[in-house]
Amino acid sequence: MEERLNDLRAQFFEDAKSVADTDALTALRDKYLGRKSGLIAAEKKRVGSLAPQARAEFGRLVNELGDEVESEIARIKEHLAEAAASSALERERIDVTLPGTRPRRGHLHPITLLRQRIEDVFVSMGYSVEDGPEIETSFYNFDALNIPPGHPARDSADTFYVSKDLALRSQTSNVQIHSMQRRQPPLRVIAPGRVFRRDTPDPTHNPMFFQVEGLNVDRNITLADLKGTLQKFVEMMYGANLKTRFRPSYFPFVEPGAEVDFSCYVCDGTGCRVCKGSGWIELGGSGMVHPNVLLSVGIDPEEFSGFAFGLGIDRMAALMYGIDDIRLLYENDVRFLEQFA
Ligand code: FA5
Repeated sequence: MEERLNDLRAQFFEDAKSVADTDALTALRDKYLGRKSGLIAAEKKRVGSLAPQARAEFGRLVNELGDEVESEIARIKEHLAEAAASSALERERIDVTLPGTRPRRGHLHPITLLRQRIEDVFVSMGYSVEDGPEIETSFYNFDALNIPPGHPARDSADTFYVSKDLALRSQTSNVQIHSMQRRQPPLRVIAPGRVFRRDTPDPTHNPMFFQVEGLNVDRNITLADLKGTLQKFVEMMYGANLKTRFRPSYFPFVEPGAEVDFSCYVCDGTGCRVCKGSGWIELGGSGMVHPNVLLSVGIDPEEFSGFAFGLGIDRMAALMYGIDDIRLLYENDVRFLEQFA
């Protein structure tokens, strides 16, 4: 009889060795201590079938075995709980001596970088930097700029209208009017900012791009001042040996008007891929402020004269950084933008 119980004990300790988690422990407990079908319960049931003199002794041994199994299961339970706690500790351990991961630092957009350079150049020539509204009334967008009703520049095919009288500005020239209304001449301002046109995107066009407007109004301002200023600007931006040229052109708010080009800084005017073989690169529009524009803000054109210009910053950026498609500037692809850090 005792041998049966010893075998059962040995079997139990053998089974207990392979218990690795609480599910296996529950199964072990059910196998040995289960009330109905547990192996120890089965032994207890046998007590009644034994000879009366053997019953007490066998009963005591079965109970002892039951207690032993119970306390071993309790010990395993405690051991599993300790192991779980220490493995959680290990998992969550923080090594404070490891080097940290640095947050990625951002940087300014290439258009902003170029805009700041342009501002620095003009500030060094005595210009102040002004801002103007991007949504503008017809007065500032057109009327005061000598663009009469019916002029093609007012066409909704070119301009984004917000309402009948409000539109997104299609050029920074609106700031000329605000500046002259705010202050009397002498006046020297530049106004960089965003402009909007219904242009189909292509490598040199975007429906939203940046311009910088320049305005200089004083007594005796002449075309020579305009040429000298833009020549100096080109030298400071691109190099001292460059030349500028002025081609007659028409803008309603200047008379005379001119497109300004500068000699290609890559090939020095001999013709290359950057200047498309012509030796010249287009900078923007310019001219002497039209008397009607001065009159629209109450400045006497007999006493004062001025020059103005408007340059496209996106195309300047394309040339300066060797970007062959200005649409890349607004795609926000970090791999592209990272190059200008
Ligand atoms: C003007 O916008 C005039 N306001 C410039 C001016 C100011 C003339 C003051 C006289 C006096 P224009 O439409 O040519 O001019 O535009 C000027 C520059 O903006 C162009 O040389 C070009 O560099 C840039 N530009 C024009 N359209 C786009 C476009 N869709 N995408 C990117 N750049 C453009």
